[in-house]
Amino acid sequence: MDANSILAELGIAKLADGGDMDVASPITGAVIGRVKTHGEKDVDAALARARTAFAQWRDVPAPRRGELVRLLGNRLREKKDALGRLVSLEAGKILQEGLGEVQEMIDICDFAVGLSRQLYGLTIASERPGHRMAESWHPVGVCTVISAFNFPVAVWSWNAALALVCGNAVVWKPSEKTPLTALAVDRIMQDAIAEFGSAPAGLTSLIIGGREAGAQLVADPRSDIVSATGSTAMGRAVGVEVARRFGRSILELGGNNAGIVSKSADPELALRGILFSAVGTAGQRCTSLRRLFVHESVYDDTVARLKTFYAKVPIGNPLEKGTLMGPLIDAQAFSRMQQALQQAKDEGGTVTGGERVEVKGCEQGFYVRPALVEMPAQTPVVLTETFAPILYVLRYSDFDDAIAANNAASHGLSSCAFTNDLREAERFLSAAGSDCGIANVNIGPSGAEIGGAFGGEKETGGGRESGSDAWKGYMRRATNTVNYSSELPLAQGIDFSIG
Ligand code: UN1
Repeated sequence: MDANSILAELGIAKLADGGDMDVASPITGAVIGRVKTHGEKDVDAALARARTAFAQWRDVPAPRRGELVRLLGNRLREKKDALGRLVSLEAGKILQEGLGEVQEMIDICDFAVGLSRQLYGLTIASERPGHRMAESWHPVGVCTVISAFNFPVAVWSWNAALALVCGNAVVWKPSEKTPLTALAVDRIMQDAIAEFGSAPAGLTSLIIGGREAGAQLVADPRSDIVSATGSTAMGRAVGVEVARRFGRSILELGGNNAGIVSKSADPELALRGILFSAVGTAGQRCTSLRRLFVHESVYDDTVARLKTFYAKVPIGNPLEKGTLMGPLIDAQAFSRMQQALQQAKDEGGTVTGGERVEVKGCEQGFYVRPALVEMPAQTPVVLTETFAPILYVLRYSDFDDAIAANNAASHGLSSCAFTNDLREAERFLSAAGSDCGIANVNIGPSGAEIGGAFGGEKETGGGRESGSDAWKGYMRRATNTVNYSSELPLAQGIDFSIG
């Protein structure tokens, strides 16, 4: 299937043509669409419509709101193949991962439909006779979603599916690198809304644009919740701006994720886990494995096995069967990778791989061999997140030192330990263990399921999306006390009687 037939199948052929912004595929560098960008007035109108829609949507019973998300999930099932291909085409990830991303959308829709009947609050024992205390959860308003190129559709769905069942309206600004997949998802959403029949106009909308559009959305107090995925620099700006107006932000920023390979690790399993997390998605997941601490007794063997695989990992057109690694997103990503590798050498590292690879028919794409870099210590480059397939490998002798090394990064998204030693595994997961939002044993740091809360600590931003009770981030809590007695006892036994 070529680009045009995918766009036609997704019903966006017209929208992907005749606009003012070119969209290039990282696979070949060729322009695959020209989309229309939105300006200040469009952003203003989207927020105004979303506020009006919210005022109606909050009154729709949550299980009925779930019905809309169920229809969205059904349509995603129908379009999974075409949308998965478009994700590959526009973001450059291999087809398996493009399809996997759409599957994540379907999964979160299922999760949200169930959730629409489970937005539970607590009942709380009152200290006063004839009183009842309880918590109610209410929608907040407009949830503005800002997403990155590397998960161009799933991130929207983690936020939107929850935000919608929770009773909010949703405005989405995707990365300017991936507007086509966003247009396709918006089209699917609008079709689901049409089928649903009674959703208010403007309940979900899409803003295509760059930095200015994002800044406008973030600064506007009508964006009650801002859920932003991207770099720490972006998150710092967003977080401060939203805090300035006491808005709510859900930040999912970078990760400098580490893994530990202990002396008791299953070598085969560890190798497979490391490869998927370090090489998969060409190292462009925020959960990608970037630092590896290997016990000195298994270091040489582990590094030798990794080097063998790194030399033969199938790099190529991500739409072709058998490819495991597609291109980097663009020239800038390539030059950042090369700069990091140079810095690593300057800081005493030994680099294997990392060079540009020519792929027949895709000469304009930025394909690279993944880089394995043996480092003497956690130098500044190791402690910097570079969004590229670079794996820094270091030796350790004491497990607690490896945990400390894991925690030395300024980010705190994901982490893992490969070990068959129960004491090590539990220590890694304990309060004295990994300080990340995700801590795994015997699987890599990437590829999380939607059922868990997704996000991390420190410079990762602290937000949580997706499963568990992340839905609470999209609702406001009201504590209600009802007095059904004929007395008015005061809390804390205060006597306030007159005369
Ligand atoms: C991201 O890279 O922004 O756990 C998200 C994972 C995916 C999500 C990655 N489920 O790797």
